Amino acid sequence: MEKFRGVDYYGIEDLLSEEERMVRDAIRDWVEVEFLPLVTQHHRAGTFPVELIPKLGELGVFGATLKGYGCAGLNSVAYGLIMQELERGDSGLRSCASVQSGLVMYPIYAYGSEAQKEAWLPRLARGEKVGCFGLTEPDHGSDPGGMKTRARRRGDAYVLSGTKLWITNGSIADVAVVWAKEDDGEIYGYLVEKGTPGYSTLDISGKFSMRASITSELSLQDCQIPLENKLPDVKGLKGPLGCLAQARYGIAWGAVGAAMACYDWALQYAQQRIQFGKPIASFQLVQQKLVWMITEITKAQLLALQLGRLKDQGRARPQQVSMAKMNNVHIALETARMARDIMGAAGIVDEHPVIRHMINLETVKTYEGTHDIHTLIIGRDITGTDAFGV
Ligand code: TGC
Ligand code: FAD
Repeated sequence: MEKFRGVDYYGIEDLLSEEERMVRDAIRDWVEVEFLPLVTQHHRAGTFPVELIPKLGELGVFGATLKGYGCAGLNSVAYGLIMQELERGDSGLRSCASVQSGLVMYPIYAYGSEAQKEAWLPRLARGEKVGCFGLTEPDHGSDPGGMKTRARRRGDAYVLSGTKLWITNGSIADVAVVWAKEDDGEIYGYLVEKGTPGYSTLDISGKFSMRASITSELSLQDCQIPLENKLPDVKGLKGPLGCLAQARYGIAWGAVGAAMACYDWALQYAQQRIQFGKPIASFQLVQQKLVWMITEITKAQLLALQLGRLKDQGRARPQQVSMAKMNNVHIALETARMARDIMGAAGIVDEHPVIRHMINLETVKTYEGTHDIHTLIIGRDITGTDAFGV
């Protein structure tokens, strides 16, 4: 196939500033040259190219919207375009960047002490240090409010006990943002450093999806951390949910990148593949699929872009973020499935990126709030009635 040609049916390019386009093109080129040649081998091996993390730091990817502390201070649309281009490479690459940015740097920036910010943000921005975010537990996924992990004050320390599961970057993280309940029943955030006695990680094996991404269990057994490792400026579920709003925003853009990759690949394939003496792109049923894909991608691009503009004006509501995450991941997964179908047998091998995107997107549909949880968040917003079953 030729180099990626970009997908812009509606002249959305004209709605971007010069800086936004430059940022996108820099990441697009980097993904093309530095990442795509490596991804198949990592996907097969179930590994992540950790050596690229400092390079992502050099590119200004981590904490790109934050101001100061060595961060790029970009607007939300430029950040979204970065996520789009990373996920055009692989959802695992975007995951690494969204966890570091939205789920680790953001809570330190928004809820942390000045000392915590100085200690962590510049090193995380450079990719010298890696972070992870521990919210989900074995018995509490969609309902993190029921978490069992506890933090108890003992003298000059907090003692953390519990298990966090399905944690991206877990075993490579130098610092984990762990959410736990204190005796007052409230949720607080804590910074747990690698090597702290009582803290250990175990990678999850056997994944068919997100293979080029590290996913771990975090175990906290009477893990003692200094009092100053608690995030001082947040209390309650709104702490982790505030971080999720950042990362879900990035996913809304990232999913568009995966969809664009699948559409572009399937279109080129359909124009070259001859059956019944004609390119399969000339058949009505194949065209119908390609038209569905580009129409949905165009709508998803506009949804993400307007959400970014609202975010930059401070007007984006979490429920609007839910809509973009829910819709864009849904259409990306359907696009990947249709692209796989158009490619026939060739669609099942990793010589082509489509099957990899397709199985990755199964995870993306589930994490950061499942498709159905986002449906319920929007349902509650428009009807005023909670349908979570509690
Ligand atoms: P609810 O009453 O809705 O909210 C509790 C408090 O939080 C506030 N809030 C938010 N604040 C900021 N941003 C948001 N998105 C917010 N959503 C809610 C809310 O205003 C309230 O504040 P206050 O002051 O009144 O206390 O709480 P609920 O218990 O009804 O929530 C239910 C539900 C289902 C919506 C929530 O628990 C949820 O979103 N569940 C899904 C869990 C989830 O998304 N987990 C993700 C784990 S991390 C992950 O998957 C990383 S993948 C990383 C990668 O590799 O990319
Ligand atoms: P469950 O909550 O058990 O849901 C199972 C099904 O029930 C879903 O279809 C769901 O929609 C449905 N359901 C649940 N409640 C309701 C309801 N009230 N009404 C209707 N349907 C409902 N978490 C982290 O904290 N940090 C990470 O870095 C992280 N990375 C991840 C990486 C990967 C590869 C994966 C797969 C997951 C990751 N997660 C992470 C966890 C992820 O956020 C959870 O998997 C997700 O929130 C769903 O929780 P669950 O898997 O326990 O599913």
